[in-house]
Amino acid sequence: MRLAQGIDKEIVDTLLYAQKEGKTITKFTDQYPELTINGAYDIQHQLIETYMRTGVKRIGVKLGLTSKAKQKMIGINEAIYGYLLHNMLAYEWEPIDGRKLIHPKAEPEIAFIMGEDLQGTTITAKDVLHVTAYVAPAIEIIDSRYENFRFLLPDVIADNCSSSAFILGSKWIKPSALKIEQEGVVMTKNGEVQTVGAGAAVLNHPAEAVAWAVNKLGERNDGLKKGEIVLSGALTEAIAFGHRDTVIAQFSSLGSISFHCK
Ligand code: OOG
Repeated sequence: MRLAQGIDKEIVDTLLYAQKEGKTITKFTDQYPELTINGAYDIQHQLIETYMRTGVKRIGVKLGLTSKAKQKMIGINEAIYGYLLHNMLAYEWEPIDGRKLIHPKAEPEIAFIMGEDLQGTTITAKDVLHVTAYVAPAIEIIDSRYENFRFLLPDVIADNCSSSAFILGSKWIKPSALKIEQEGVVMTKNGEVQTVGAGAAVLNHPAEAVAWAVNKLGERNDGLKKGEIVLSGALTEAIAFGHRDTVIAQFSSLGSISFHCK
């Protein structure tokens, strides 16, 4: 069943408001249980196009719900994807302004930096690795616009998969120079260990997750462009942070990356 005419636009406008103002909203599936996953991606695409019309640039793609454990927990067997925009890029040396965020969480990820365009519907992890110029450590900050971070799959897809900000580490290395699936990470908050994980938590190999996203984009005649960044999914569960917290993700080969929330 499709949403009635005009409702897509109303949802896009509500999401734009919530994302810009850092305000919570009620999840759309309460009012529109007929909202499908495909319909949610249509809304997400309209949302991104609206940003782009105002000069915001797309700089990559992100994956979510890539861990089998998380998928099982919420009873799904598919990952989700969203877009990275230039104004989401945050820097290690510049504190994150917590006042603009609702209920932020941080998660350690491995970023892929594309050396060539990649588009198709039968792309494999091997194809992804072939055109990846570098992998780098990253921390993604997610901040669902829904009350209490509670949503159904169509809601979170429409909300660009809770994307808020991300920090990219400075150690970029060729993907052939490390075993990405064996890359380990320990994430601390104010010096205390919060989560521990490894690359293999992301669909057994983060390049598998990137291939999945490329194939999904391919169904919509979209793909990855040379120079784009892909956040391949969280290596551990996300941890909540707030005012005055410092979060550090220490990777086994990719070095460490951190941020402070003011
Ligand atoms: C959805 C996005 C989660 C990941 O890597 O799993 C995500 C959410 O939990 O809000 O980015």
